[in-house]
Amino acid sequence: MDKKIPEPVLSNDHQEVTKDLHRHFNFTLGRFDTDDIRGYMLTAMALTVRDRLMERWRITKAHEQGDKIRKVYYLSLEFLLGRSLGNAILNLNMQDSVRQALADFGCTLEDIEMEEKDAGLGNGGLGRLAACFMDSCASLGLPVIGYGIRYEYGMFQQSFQQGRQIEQPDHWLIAGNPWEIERNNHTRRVKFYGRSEPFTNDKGKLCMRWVDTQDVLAVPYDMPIPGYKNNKVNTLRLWKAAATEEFNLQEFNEGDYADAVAQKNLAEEITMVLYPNDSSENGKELRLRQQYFLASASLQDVIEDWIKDNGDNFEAFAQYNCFQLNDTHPTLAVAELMRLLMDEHELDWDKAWGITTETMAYTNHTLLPEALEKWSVELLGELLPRILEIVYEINARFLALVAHRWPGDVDRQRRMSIIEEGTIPQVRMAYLGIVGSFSVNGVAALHSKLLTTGLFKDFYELWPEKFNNKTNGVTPRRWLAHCNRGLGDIVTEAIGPGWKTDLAEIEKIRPFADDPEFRARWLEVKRKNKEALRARVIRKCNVEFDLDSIFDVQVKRIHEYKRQLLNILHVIHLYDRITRGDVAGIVPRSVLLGGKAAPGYALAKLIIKLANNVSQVVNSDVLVAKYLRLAFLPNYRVKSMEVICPGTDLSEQISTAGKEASGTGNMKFMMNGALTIGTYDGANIEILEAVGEENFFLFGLRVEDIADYRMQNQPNAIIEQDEDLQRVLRLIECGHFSMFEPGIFDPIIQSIRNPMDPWMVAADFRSYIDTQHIAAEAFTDKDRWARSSIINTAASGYFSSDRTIMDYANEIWKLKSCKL
Ligand code: 26Q
Repeated sequence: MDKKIPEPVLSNDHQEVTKDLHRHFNFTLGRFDTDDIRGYMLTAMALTVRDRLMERWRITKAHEQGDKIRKVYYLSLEFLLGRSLGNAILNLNMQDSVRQALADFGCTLEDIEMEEKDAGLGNGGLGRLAACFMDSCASLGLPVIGYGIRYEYGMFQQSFQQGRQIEQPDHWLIAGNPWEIERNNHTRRVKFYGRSEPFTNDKGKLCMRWVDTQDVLAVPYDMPIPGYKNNKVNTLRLWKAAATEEFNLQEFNEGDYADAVAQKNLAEEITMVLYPNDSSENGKELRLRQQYFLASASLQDVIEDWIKDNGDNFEAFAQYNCFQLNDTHPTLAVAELMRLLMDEHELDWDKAWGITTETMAYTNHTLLPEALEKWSVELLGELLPRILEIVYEINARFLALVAHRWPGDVDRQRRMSIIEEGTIPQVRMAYLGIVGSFSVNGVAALHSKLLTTGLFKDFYELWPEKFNNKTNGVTPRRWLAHCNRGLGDIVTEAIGPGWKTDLAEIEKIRPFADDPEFRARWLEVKRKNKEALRARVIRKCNVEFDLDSIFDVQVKRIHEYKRQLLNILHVIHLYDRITRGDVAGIVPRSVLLGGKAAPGYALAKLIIKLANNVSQVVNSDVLVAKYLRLAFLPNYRVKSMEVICPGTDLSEQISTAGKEASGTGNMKFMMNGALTIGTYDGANIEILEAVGEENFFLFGLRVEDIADYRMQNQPNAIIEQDEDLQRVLRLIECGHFSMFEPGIFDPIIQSIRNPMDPWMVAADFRSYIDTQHIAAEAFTDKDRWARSSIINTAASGYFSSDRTIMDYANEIWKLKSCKL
């Protein structure tokens, strides 16, 4: 039967847009007074754009209904979407009409865009990657549905008091969210606590059931994810927790009104706040509840949908459904799918296990051992007794397999067990992910290699075919077309607009690197972007960058392995040279830092304090000002990066080799024509290969070196032999940057001097300083720099998340696009 698929009817014409704005002011928002209009312009415009999204959403769903098509579900505790308006306007091709319509009201698009709050539902790289993936899936016409949590409070807002980080809650929904649609009718029920008991079912079969539970409702809120100019709108479904009806009734009737309301809070606290750690904070029960809540609600949702068309027949389930697990955070899905299939739909173990291991795929994002998730058996047993039982059974069968493959190798069994034995037995979530999935991938070539040779070596020996690499990418729509219109326009003028959907085409601008006129225009755009960044830094930090100086930027979460400290040591070194009058060859430089520290990570917070104190000293010295400025941008988030990466000359990617799984900021910078100073780590390596050594400033120890080096790492000997490093440390030690708080930076000094320093700050100092010098010198040759900058953009094709997603679709998901 031919499906009746509606067509979009709303026009993008500027008069129509204006008419719709008026309609929403009057009828949706009830604003009749023209004075009111300005304050509601953002909402009215969002609603006007949303109408157009709705039509396409309906069309996309109509296409997916009826015929069976294979779908993928991206399960993630984080989706760091940032702002939606500008992105939707770009993807719907409404830029010109929106600008004209706004002009009628005396507004600019930039004005109203600035007012939109970031959807900060993520910590950093992993969350933003999920958002870029959603954009790419929609743009490629792939039927991928995102499942996540609708946190009431997103990533905290950061400010400084005497240079120290202060966290404030981010109540992002306070003024309403025009992009979400609540779908009450798809509410699911998630079980907690209680106990598991055996019983004989009506067919005489011995089964298990989970009883005396305290249930929580999961209410879905759908966000539209528009594809780029393809009339596709995919769905991101975010769950909010709510108390059940009976629960309320029961408690209320018992007369304890206040206690009943408190209980309601207990249910609803599950989706109250995002955990602000970008490496795991182990053991928090609320976090475990969040993880299970997401896994259970999402799987029930998919299964309900399946049952509508197929009844209780799961034969073909794995053929049509695939779950991608974004790190271990949603990995309880492995056990939960087993539970649903066995306990709720009466499949036997082998059938259920076959389906589970054919539908689950797991992505790893970290090699740091301390960041590998573990949950105590005790906590799991109390909160999710039935799930723990299933995990034990999975493990027993798995260990039997290991014993069969390596008879008598008990040490290997102990190493590979999903349950880590010890005084506090724990469930190793990564192992559950590997055992329960058909695919395990890392996020950059080096990282994936280190997984198979190190962290997951035993598993690789057992199942080499499961392991693969999918190098990360970022969406060129947000991270070039939208955030850097100037550069986007000259690229389009030179090679046409094809790069926006096929970034491989951007390679075609490489020859223009030899065109002096093109180079001049390139630099002109860069200068405009630097002006915009400079203005922001003045506004937010009260620091004036010199436009002609090299804009040297490091923005990312604050973590020792990312080595913001090394960057600060370089700034202090330059400061020391300048104040000593040793200015020969010093190129004016403006250093920008930004990023949040996890609230409980004391040393990361101290690094922020050091950066702020150093910036105070450096910026207030008029003699230094000619050569050097340092600013720490407060509250770094997605929307800040949209201004930062277009205006950056030099991108700092200086993690200790082997520690940064991939990095994605590095890709945003290169795409926007920044050159990278970086270590041989994560995706830096692939960037270096794409641009060539002469267009990348490589420094530092490599992973292979570090293992040997660590044995005989003697920071104090290094310091003794390096006068520059000595002077830098002495300045910190003697309190030059902490006049009124002597000794506060001692923990930082100790970390550098510690022979066990895992981050090798002292060991890489010399190579970093020398390479910074080379970069500065290169910057003085404008022609050469412009050429390198163009080559960086030209080589960024591989780092489009469209390429990444096509690799997932072809090699893991076996998913075809459904083109309209
Ligand atoms: C875990 C347990 C409890 C609370 C929080 C967490 C938690 C939350 C977020 C643990 C880790 C994260 C985020 C990790 C992350 O962002 N990793 C980064 O992922 C990027 C995308 O693949 C990579 O580019 C980065 O290299 C990697 O650090």
